[in-house]
Amino acid sequence: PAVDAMVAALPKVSLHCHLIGTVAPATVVELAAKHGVPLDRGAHDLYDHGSYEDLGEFLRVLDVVGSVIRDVDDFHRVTYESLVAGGADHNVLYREIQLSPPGHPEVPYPRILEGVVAGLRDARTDSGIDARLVVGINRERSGADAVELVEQVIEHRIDEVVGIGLDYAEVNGPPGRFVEAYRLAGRAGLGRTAHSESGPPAHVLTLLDELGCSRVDHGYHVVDDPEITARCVAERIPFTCTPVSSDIGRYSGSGDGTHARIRQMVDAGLLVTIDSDDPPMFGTDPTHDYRVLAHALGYRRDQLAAFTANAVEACWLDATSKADLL
Ligand code: ES4
Ligand code: ZN
Repeated sequence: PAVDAMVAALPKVSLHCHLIGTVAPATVVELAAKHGVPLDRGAHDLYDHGSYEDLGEFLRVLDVVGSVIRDVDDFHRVTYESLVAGGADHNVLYREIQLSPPGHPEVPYPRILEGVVAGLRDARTDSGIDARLVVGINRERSGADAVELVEQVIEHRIDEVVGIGLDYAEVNGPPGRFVEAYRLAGRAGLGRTAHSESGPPAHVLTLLDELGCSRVDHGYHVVDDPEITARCVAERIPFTCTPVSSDIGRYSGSGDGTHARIRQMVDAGLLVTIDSDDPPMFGTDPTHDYRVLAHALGYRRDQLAAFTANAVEACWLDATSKADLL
């Protein structure tokens, strides 16, 4: 249909996806074979999206994927594929991709960066897509682990790393645990974001006031509190929403309909962006997430283009580079 062609052609800016979650199943199988890692499933059912029992089961699959990405070449490859086939081929012009070093415990952080930066460079040369990195803290670990990771980010500071994020299960890692790590990042001039998918509106306040976040990943429950919503509207706080992944992940606590919540957020005047989170793991891609909203909420070209404009505003490029994006 015409709407699908329009959605595919629409320029996109992607601020919320996890490198580990973007790896195609065939690539996971190849890397597992390369490193002699046994997998109990094949490429066709590795990501049995729609049937993850709960967030914990999903994150265990994510751990398996992380564990097969082991050397500089692997990071180069998955980054390249994530940006070209997973991004540029969907008219994604720019992506801030979340990289989660705790997901690769055997690989030193500088080696991870070496491969990923090579992937960024080659993807840009071959497809024109520009990208930066957001380093993800695993919130199921301690506050001290988070501080240690931010210290590494600062020690090995490169221009490609523009900020930090907070991922894994919110119930096992309240945001207040990470105040020190976020302060450290803030003093170093890093951008700060964090996931709040299932958590209460109060977590959004913690993100803004204690962690110094300038944006929020998901944040669906903000609309349960009119006062916090009004503040976020006034401050133009961006919310990076992921329609397909959050709809499948009804464990997110937004099971009263992620799409309906996204509509509420848009109607409240919040700065909403649309993303895919872990595209192949949830059977989606950048085009599909826009298409799903077009069909579910009746959004037309002007609203979908507004999501892209919001993402340009929300991204961590300098003003000149932002102006050059679209
Ligand atoms: C994630 Cl909490 C969560 N949900 C989806 N994807 C993820 N990757 C890392 N943490
Ligand atoms: Zn996410």
